[in-house]
Amino acid sequence: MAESEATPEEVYMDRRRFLKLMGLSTVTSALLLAGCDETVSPGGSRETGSSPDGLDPAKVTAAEPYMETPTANLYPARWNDKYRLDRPTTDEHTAASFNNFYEFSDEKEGILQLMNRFRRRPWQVEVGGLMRNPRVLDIDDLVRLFDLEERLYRFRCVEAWSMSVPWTGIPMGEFIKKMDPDPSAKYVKMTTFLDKEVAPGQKKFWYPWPYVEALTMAEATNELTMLVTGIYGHELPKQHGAPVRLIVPWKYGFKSIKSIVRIEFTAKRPDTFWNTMSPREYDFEANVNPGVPHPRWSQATEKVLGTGKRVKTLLYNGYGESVAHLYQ
Ligand SMILES: Nc1nc2c(c(=O)[nH]1)N[C@H]1C(S)=C(S)[C@@H](COP(=O)(O)O)O[C@H]1N2
Ligand SMILES: [Mo]
Repeated sequence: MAESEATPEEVYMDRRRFLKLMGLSTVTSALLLAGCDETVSPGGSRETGSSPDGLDPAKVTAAEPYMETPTANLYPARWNDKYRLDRPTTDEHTAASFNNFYEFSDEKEGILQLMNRFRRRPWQVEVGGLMRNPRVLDIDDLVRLFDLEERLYRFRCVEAWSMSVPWTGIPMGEFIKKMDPDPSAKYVKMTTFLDKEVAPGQKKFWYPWPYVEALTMAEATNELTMLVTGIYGHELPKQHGAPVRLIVPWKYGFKSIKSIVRIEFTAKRPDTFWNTMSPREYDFEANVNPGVPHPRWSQATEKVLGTGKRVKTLLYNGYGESVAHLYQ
């Protein structure tokens, strides 16, 4: 099938099939397409023992050390074809080299290159607040508690750019159900790691570190909300918020907090990072809305990454059918 007649998801799935045919895993393709992820110290020590398929660990050089983790074999996960796109999937390299991650830089390019000291393992997620059994979950145990699935979503940053990518993860509603919060919980608060030796941006005292985001319980348990551990059929590379981040596709990108270490159920609305910085510009709800301009720019259209084109922004980023009822 010519690419021009294929639907966006078919183009992406075709690439995956092609890679399988070539005997390349998508992890290897990530390495080829997105550049290296993990860094290897001069002594050659790595954070995990395994290597990309087919590569002798001893021969993995600093230029190609995309290290697998104990749950890397779960990717690619089952594609949930309920979630389809109205536009082409963003090229992987494009998405992986244009990121917002203020812990590392206020710039969008070259984030990965600033993440040499960041490690995806060991990683724990503390779950607490209003619940009977608070716990600390090792990331690989957390992942194994659920069935990972892959979904294609549009993603709209408040800065008026957008992309469309396949995320892999766990529906947040399933996670919350298993954690069994008290009925008194009204919000879910999520917190990013804090370590200024690893993340130089956290030395900038004018930001309210650590990065915090929150959703109402109804938003967090909406079918669209995901705890994401993978992208493009493999584990999240560092710059996308490894090893676990949130994705809320009907809200501006800043709600989709990266590299989460704590999830808490609260009764009061938590203070969040960008809302604390500038409440006038970044409201707590942050639903994508072409009719409400940012004080400094319009939100009517968006630049589609990798295409040079602008398209009209959709109310709720096109997900109104699933979420509009939450705001009636
Ligand atoms: N911890 C943390 N999470 C974050 C951010 C950040 O700076 N720090 N940036 C947010 C913003 S503004 C966007 S647009 C998305 C970008 O995600 P991506 O780099 O995977 O495209 O991450 C969001 N999550
Ligand atoms: Mo953003």
